[in-house]
Amino acid sequence: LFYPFGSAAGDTINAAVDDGSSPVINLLSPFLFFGRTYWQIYVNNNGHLTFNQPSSAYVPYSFPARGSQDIIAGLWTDLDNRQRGVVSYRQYTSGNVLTHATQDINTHFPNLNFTASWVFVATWDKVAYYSLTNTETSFQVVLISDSNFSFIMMNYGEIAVTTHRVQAGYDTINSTHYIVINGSNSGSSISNLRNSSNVSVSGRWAFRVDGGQHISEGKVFTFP
Ligand SMILES: *[C@@H]1O[C@H](CO)[C@@H](O)[C@H](O)[C@H]1NC(C)=O
Ligand SMILES: *[C@@H]1O[C@H](CO)[C@@H](O)[C@H](O)[C@H]1NC(C)=O
Ligand SMILES: *[C@@H]1O[C@H](CO)[C@@H](O)[C@H](O)[C@H]1NC(C)=O
Ligand SMILES: *[C@@H]1O[C@H](CO)[C@@H](O)[C@H](O)[C@H]1NC(C)=O
Ligand SMILES: *[C@@H]1O[C@H](CO)[C@@H](O)[C@H](O)[C@H]1NC(C)=O
Ligand SMILES: *[C@@H]1O[C@H](CO)[C@@H](O)[C@H](O)[C@H]1NC(C)=O
Ligand SMILES: [Ca+2]
Repeated sequence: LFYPFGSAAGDTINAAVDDGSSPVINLLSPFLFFGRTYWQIYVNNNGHLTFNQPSSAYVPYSFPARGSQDIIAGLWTDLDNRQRGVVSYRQYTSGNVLTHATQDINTHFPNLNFTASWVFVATWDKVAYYSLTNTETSFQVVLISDSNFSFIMMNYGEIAVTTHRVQAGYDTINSTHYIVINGSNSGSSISNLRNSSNVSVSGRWAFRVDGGQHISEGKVFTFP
């Protein structure tokens, strides 16, 4: 289920800092997110991705928040990689990972004849919850693009139960678009994430997130 990750896959590894983040990651290809084009991203240790600035937020707000940021939450909660677990990421513009992503997207979203040109994989591997150093939670957020279409995929492994607040899905500026993954906002039932899906693959949730519109050289292109 998981895409390659960790030092064996050549990932860059986040510092083991509670509530920390990656430095700014410059994207090798633009990522279209509901009409906004991003050239940078941050991988935040508390289980989410943000675009304009890093985020140390460890208590999730509920989606839709009608807030001022775009956010992608693999599992937004109070994770702590100081004692246990690795948060890492890598982007690809060639190789097997693109082939794999192309196959997955064409399976999950038939009729688009999609060919991935860029894949970004962020992985939280066996990370503990804050103050519960013997817990282990593993999940991945994969961003996939051909520069016109864009997708996000969440892959869930073993997810420990928790009493911390939790939230998985995405939310946009002003919540014009948002998704809460079923059952992801209850810490006592999130272990079921690995058994549920919206694409008939247990543990995987996939969403198309370009918004169907691409602006290039002042022209607006609309896609099905
Ligand atoms: C799908 O895309 C490939 C390459 O982009 C192209 O060669 C092929 O003709 C396309 N197939 C369909 C059914 O549109
Ligand atoms: C993106 O869309 C534009 C406008 O329709 C088209 O010219 C271009 O070939 C598309 N790019 C890809 C990678 O499909
Ligand atoms: C969000 O809503 C505020 C208040 O209505 C508005 O001023 C702002 O332009 C909106 N932002 C976007 C990106 O739509
Ligand atoms: C969830 O999936 C795991 C791994 O596939 C399996 O071991 C477990 O029994 C499943 N739990 C339920 C409630 O289906
Ligand atoms: C999510 O939950 C709702 C309500 O319980 C249900 O109708 C829907 O089918 C579920 N969706 C998926 C993809 O499991
Ligand atoms: C994934 O799930 C959400 C809601 O649960 C749904 O709106 C969306 O269309 C689903 N994607 C696919 C490919 O079915
Ligand atoms: Ca934390």
